[in-house]
Amino acid sequence: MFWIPRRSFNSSAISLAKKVSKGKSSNSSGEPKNALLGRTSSKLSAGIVGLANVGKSTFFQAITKSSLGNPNNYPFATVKPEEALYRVPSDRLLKLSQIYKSSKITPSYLKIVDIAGLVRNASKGEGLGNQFLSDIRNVDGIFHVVRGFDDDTITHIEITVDPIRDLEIVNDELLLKDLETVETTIERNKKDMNKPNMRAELTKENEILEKINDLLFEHGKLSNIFKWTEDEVNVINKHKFLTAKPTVYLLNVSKPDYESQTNKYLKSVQDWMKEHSPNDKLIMFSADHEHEFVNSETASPIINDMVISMKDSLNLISFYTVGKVEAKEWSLKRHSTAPEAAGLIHTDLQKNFINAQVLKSTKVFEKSEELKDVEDVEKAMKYDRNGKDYEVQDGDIIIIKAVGGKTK
Ligand SMILES: Nc1nc2c(ncn2[C@@H]2O[C@H](COP(=O)(O)OP(=O)(O)OP(=O)(O)O)[C@@H](O)[C@H]2O)c(=O)[nH]1
Ligand SMILES: [Mg+2]
Repeated sequence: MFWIPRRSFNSSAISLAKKVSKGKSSNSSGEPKNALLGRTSSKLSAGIVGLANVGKSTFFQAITKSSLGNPNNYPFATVKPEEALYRVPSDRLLKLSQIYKSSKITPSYLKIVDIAGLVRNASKGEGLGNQFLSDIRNVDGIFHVVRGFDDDTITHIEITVDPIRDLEIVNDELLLKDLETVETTIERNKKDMNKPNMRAELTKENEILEKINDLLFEHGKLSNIFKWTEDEVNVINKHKFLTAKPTVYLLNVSKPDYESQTNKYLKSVQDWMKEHSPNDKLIMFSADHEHEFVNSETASPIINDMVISMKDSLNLISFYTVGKVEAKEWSLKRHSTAPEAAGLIHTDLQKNFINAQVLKSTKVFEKSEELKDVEDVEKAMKYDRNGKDYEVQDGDIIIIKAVGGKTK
């Protein structure tokens, strides 16, 4: 197991963690199998999280090119979460559609959710408190926006600009809420164990919760650098732990800082990330600057980078169904099997799955010159036949064969 050194978090977190009775950590499902955190659905969402009034809604409008979210210079301008879809840009999809001469291109989408701002002690109900935390529960990944611009006209709820302090306030609130969830669930399970036929299941869940408690207490969050079993991932998904959500950190700086790629807080944020979130990505951007493009058709490269980083953090890969009618990109959780990919297209295809015919998109690109004048690219290329254990790879072009006929 890796060790992420963590500064000691505030005393209420420690006492809360100590209150949870310690048990033996165990992978109760027998042989440990490497399972990734997160849901298997391809329809995943990323929530914009951060202290109040740091530029979240400004960023939300910029990324989704919508007028939702109410950016305004006062804390809690956003109350209810707003959501919009972001078309994930894909050169690969575009190139495939050209080679296969597809009439229609259907990209994959990522749902972006603008969430209310948070303040110190949100886990105890301060500010919009629990409402805000339950909105985070429902997203799969987090864009954590932190203020890195000086501007006396823009209110900072902690008065001064200090990104490290702000990062720690937000992360500690998420941690405290998770510790509380562990504690209350363990206690509830103990009571429910007396119900008929519940003992074995709840004992197993409590063992997993004890392990989660220890990890939270030692490392401050749950992440894929720890090895998880499927049972453990199921418990984490069931309780939607906030610190298990993959995070892309966004340092919101002024337009001049963004243009010159310098910012007086950048180095300290990078150092903090190295120590506390070494596997997460940090992107410097300017919400104000990106907002200027809200009415333009094209997405800025930095926004594309953010979404691609988020997809990667969510462990999503892309596979393709391509033909003359349509070229379509699908997002799928890494390590998924061919029948699971088939299930995204249609549940019947998963149920009646026979095999998956697979072609690597790189092979198609290698032969793109030769394929220029080919009428039916699908017939001209050799697809490999794979069974139900085939693990879908990023960039695969797939044809699913199911009982009742071949379907894409
Ligand atoms: N100077 C400057 N101001 C910014 C920047 N980004 C956002 N702001 C301003 O900061 C204020 C707050 O922005 P919002 O986008 O509403 O912030 P928020 O985080 O959504 O706020 P809540 O929903 O209240 O938590 C607005 O007046 C924005 O115009 C920036 O990069 N530079
Ligand atoms: Mg807002």
